[in-house]
Amino acid sequence: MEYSKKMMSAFVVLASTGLFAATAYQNQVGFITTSPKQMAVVGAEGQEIVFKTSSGNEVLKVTAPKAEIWTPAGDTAASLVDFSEITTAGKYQAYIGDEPLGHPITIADNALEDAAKASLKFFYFQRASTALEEEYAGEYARAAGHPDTAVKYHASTGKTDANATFNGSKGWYDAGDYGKYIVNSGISTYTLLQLYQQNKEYFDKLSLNIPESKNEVPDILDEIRWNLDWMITMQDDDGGVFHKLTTKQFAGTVMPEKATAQRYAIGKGVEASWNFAAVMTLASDIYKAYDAEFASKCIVAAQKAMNWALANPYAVYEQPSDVGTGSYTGATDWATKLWTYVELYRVSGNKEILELLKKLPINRKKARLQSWQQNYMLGMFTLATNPDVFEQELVDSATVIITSMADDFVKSLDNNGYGVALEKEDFYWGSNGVAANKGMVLMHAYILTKDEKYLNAALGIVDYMLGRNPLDKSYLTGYGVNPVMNPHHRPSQADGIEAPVPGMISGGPNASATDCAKKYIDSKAVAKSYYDNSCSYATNEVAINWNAPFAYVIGSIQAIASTGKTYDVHTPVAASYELMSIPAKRAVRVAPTNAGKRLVIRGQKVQVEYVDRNGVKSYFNLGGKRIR
Ligand code: 9MR
Repeated sequence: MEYSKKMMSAFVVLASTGLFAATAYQNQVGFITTSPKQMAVVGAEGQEIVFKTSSGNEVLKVTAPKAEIWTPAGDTAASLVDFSEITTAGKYQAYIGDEPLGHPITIADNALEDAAKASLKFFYFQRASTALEEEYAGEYARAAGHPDTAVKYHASTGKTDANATFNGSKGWYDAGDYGKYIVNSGISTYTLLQLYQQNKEYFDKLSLNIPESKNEVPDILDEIRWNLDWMITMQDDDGGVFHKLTTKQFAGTVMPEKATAQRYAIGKGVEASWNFAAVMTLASDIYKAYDAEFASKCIVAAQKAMNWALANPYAVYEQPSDVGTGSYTGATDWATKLWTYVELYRVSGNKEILELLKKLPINRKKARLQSWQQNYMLGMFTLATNPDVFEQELVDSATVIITSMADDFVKSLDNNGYGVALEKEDFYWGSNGVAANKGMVLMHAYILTKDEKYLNAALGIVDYMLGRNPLDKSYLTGYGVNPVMNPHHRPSQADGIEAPVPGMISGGPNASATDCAKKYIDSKAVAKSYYDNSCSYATNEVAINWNAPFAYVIGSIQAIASTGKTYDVHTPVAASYELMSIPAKRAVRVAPTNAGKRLVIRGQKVQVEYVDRNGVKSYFNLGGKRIR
C-alpha cells in the first residue's frame, strides 16, 4: 500500500514535469495544405506542443487540450492536438520541450495524391490472366497467372456436362487469394465507378502507369474495364450469373503462375445476378463515351440478369460441400435488387422499373452501412445524386438517409480523443473496410450539403488508416513510417521481396479473429486487435472491397483539393436506353413448401436448417448458435 502510494506520487511528479515521454499518433503520409490537421497525443494534456520547420524555425505553439477516451483505443485518453493553422507546404516536426513528438509531418497541396494513386494501382497488381511488366510493376513484375480460358462448370451451376468449359479470363483477384467473386467485385467496381463519375475532371488526367495509359480512355476506367470484362463472362446463356470463379480449395502460398489447379464457375444465384445487373447498368452509362458497343453489351447483360433473378427468386447461393474458397453467402438480396432498379431507371426512365423500385422501402430504418452483404446505400448514393432523373420525394428520402447516417458518425466524434468516427462495434473482419465505407457515406453527405463537418470527418478516417491509431500503424502498404509489412497476400508472401506489394489496405483490427491473431485480441481496446503477420487472414488480409472505398475517400478528398471543386449533385446521364420487356408473369414470393426447420447433416455435423418464407436458408448448431 505504502509502496504503491509512493510510486503514484513519483508518477505524478514525473508526468507533470514532462519527463514521461508523450506519444503521438498521426497520419504518417501527409496533410493537404488547406485541410484540417490533427494528431492524437497521449500523456501531454495541458503541455505546450511546438511545431518547427525542418530548419528549426518555430511556426506554431499549441497547448494540448483535455485528454479524452476513444473507446476502441482502450482507457488511455488522448488529446486531439490541432495544427491546422500551419498552411505553408513543407516538412515539420512537433516537440514537447526539446523532445521530438510523433513522426515528421509533411504538408503539401497534393499530400495524398501518391497514396490515392497507389490505392488504385493495387487493382492493376491484382489483375488475373496477364503478366505484370516491369515498366508498370517495377520490382513486383511477375508472370501471368490464371489464364482462365478453360474454366469448368461446377455441378452447382446447374450445368451437367462435366467436360464443358468457358472463357472466364481477366478480372481482379479478390484478395490475398486468387478467387474472383461476383458479389465482392460488384461493390468494389461500383465504388470505383462512382469515384470516377463524381471527380471526372481530376481522374480524366490522372495517370496510373498501366499498360493502357497511352490510350484515350482515363486510366481509372481502363483499370475498371479489366474487371468488367471478366464479370460479363460470368453470365450464363439464360441470363443467370455464376456466383464465383475459383478453384475448389484455396491455393498454397505460391505466385499466381504456380497456382494451376482447375478453376470452376461455382453456383448461380440471385445475389450475383442482381449485383451484376446493377454494375453493368452503371457501366453502360459510363463507358458509352468510350466504347458504345461495349456499353450496349452491358445494358443487355444487365437486363438479362434481372429477368433471370425475377424468374428465380429462390435461387440463393449455397456453398457446395466440396468447395472451400470464400463463400460470400447471405447478401441481402432485396437491397441489391433495389440498387439495380435505381441504376436501371436512371439510364432508361422506364416506368415499370420505377414501379418496382417504389415497392421497396426507402427509409432510414432499413439503411445499413454498405458492405459486400448490403448494397442498400449504393442505391441511395445514386438516387440522391440524380435529382434530374428521380422524383423529388425519392431524392429527398435518399438524401435524408445519407445525411442522418453521416450525422450519427459525426456525433461519435464528440469527446473523442482520436477524432475518429469509428465505434467499438466496428472492429470485425475488415474493419478498415468499415472505416472507409463510413468515409464514403460522409463524402456523400458532404457532396449533398457542402457542410465541411462531413468532409473533415471523412478526412479523420483517412488519418486513422494512415497512422492516427493506437498501434501507430499505416494500414496502407508502402506508405508511412510504420506501414503494414506482412499482409496475407499470396504474391507478397511468395515473391521473395521483403516489402509487400504497395498500395494495399490491410483488413485491420478484428476483435473476433480466431486465427493466429487470437493472442492479440484486446476486448478492452478493440482497435489493437491486430497482428501484422501473413498468418492472420482475419486481421491482415487485403481485399478489393476494402481498397475500393479507401481509394474513393482519399481520391475524392485529393480531387476536391486539387481542382478546387466540389462535385455537382446533378450527375450527367450519358445514355438513354430503351429496355426490353420485363416478363409480365414473375415468380411470386410465397412460402416455399420447404419453409421451416429441419435437422440436416453438413460437413459431418448435425445442424438445424432454417428456411424462411423466401426460401433463404440459414444454419444453426444444436446449441442454437448461427453458423456462418
Ligand atoms: O470480407 C469477408 C468477411 O466479411 C467474412 O467474414 C470472411 C469470412 O467468410 O470472408 C471475407 O472475405 C474473404 C473471402 O471469403 C475470400 N477472399 C478473401 C476475403 C477477405 O478476407
